[in-house]
Amino acid sequence: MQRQKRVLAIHDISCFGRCSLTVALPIISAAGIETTVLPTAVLSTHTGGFTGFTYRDLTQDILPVVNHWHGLGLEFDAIYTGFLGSFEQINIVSTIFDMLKKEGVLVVVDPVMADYGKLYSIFPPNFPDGMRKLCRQADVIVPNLTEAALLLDEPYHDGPHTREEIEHILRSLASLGPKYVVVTGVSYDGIQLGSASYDTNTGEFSYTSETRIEPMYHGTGDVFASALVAALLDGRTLAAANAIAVQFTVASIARTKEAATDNRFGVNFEAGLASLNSLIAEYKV
Ligand code: PXL
Repeated sequence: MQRQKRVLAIHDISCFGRCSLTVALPIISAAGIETTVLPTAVLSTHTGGFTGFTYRDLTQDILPVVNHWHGLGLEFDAIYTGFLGSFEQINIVSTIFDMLKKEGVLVVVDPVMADYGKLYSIFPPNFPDGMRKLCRQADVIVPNLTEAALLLDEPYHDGPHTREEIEHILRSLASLGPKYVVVTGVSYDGIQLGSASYDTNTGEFSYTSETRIEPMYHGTGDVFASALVAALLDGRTLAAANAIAVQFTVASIARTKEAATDNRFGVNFEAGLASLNSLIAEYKV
């Protein structure tokens, strides 16, 4: 049997609403990967569409936790980070990358900060500068199109996009440093919605899409990135991991739509967990 992989997931815990650690931990674990968690904050809910949420900041605990692990000689096959609450947290995560990144460690950054053309209102206008710095240290980045525009300091427009525009975005993001780039929320025709990837090792561009489902559901970016991390660590190519993550996410959205759940409550990814391993196995070459 293959040696069990170990991922470090650095995100907040939004107690209710199915995003960040409450999504990353179950999805990556279901793929048979040991998942170590490093909570950066505890919120009563995520910040999308809820008001009055609580926020317990854990910034001061992050480095002492990592220092303890360092003393124990713990090593990770991947580090996966998403929503971060401040520049200070970005700087701390950057230090953690320096501490833990050795040959063969996959650093995955989902630069969670914006959607639909707008930076989330909780962040200052220069927040993309901090996320750009973190993306430069990453092997894999997973922005949506709004985050991609902010990282590149280029104008954003609603889709549909042309293939040339998307290839330009992917190549420009790769020039920041990551060898794998995935951009989510891509439509070439306004009907199909999916995700485009670029593997700088092979030069391969790929695109996987499904029929768009309205409305938008919160937490889908985290479901997508978590499934992508699981598939990559299980040895799939970037193009295969992208296809797996699209299928897993779209199936979760379809179940949620069927159940007419409040779109702030996240998506029903739980019903897909038992078959995640067989979905990943389908793409084995
Ligand atoms: O889904 C990303 C995310 C994670 N954590 C918190 C958030 C969001 C998105 O809004 O608010 C706290």
